[in-house]
Amino acid sequence: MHRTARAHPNIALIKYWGKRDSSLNLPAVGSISITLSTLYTDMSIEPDPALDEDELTLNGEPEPRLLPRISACIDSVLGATRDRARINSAGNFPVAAGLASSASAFAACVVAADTLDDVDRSLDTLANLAGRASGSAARSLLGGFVELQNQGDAVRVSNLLGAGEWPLEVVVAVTSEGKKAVGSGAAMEISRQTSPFYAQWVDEQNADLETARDAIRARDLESLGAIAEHNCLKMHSVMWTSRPPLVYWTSATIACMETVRRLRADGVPVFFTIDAGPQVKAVCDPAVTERVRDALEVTPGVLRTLVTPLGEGARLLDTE
Ligand code: 2P0
Repeated sequence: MHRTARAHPNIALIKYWGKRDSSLNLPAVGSISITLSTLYTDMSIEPDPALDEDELTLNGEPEPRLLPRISACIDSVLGATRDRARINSAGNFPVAAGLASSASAFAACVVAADTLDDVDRSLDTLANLAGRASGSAARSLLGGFVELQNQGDAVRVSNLLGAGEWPLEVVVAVTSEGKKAVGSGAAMEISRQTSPFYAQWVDEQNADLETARDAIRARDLESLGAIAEHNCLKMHSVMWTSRPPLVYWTSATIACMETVRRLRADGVPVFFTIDAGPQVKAVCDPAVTERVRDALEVTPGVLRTLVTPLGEGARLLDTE
């Protein structure tokens, strides 16, 4: 028997940066994201009582480096005494390059693992299990516009709007295919301990969440863009003022931000957001996607662009 689940990465518009509890991987702040449709991770799990250890392949190739985190995630769902399994993770985008590959991988992992026993787990339970593996993964359980609430000792995810209820599109400007120098988890701890702006970042988050929630419900792209860009730049200010500084941007990242601002000055409804990597994600009305993509493709330093509508939450693909 094997189970395969598909999940998509998500991009936060109101960002998660910082943990209130590292051992449980609980976020210090809530966040709001959009789930993407074109990019995905398919995680398949095949338990086999004859195996002594889990085996992980990534796109068919052995991947021992990621195995401990994936094994721990499956243990957290099924218990440490479960049968070991053959696990394959297959994705259609680069890992660890600021495109939230861990979010889709761990969301798919908990959904696939959940179906391997008879326990009926709630969305909240799955969100906490996914979130323990990777904070942003809890958001990929749902599609469209998703809010993750930080409830102290737990998280909760909810849909603000479905993907079809406000069908925005995202143009990802890829400026580097390499892996990032400092992973998000370690970087967040550095920021918490050293950035003089960290406490203010945490203090202001609820107000930003409320502004974004209202803009999403009103389908107001201008207001959503204003708070999303502000929140993104605040997060990067916390990163830049950490010791050592965490600067994920390149000159191409800044050139893309300028392209988006120029488009907006010309009346194009678009805004940018940037995660812990050098890629720029431009969020826009589908009527202007071609124009946004054309402008980003000729921006100096952009290697390629990806276009994606908003997508669904994590789900089971087969039940063989
Ligand atoms: C986010 N990021 O809200 C923020 C913005 C990156 C920048 O969530 O340590 O891989 O596994 O909980 O989820 C990336 O962090 O971190 C992230 P862990 P995760 O999307």
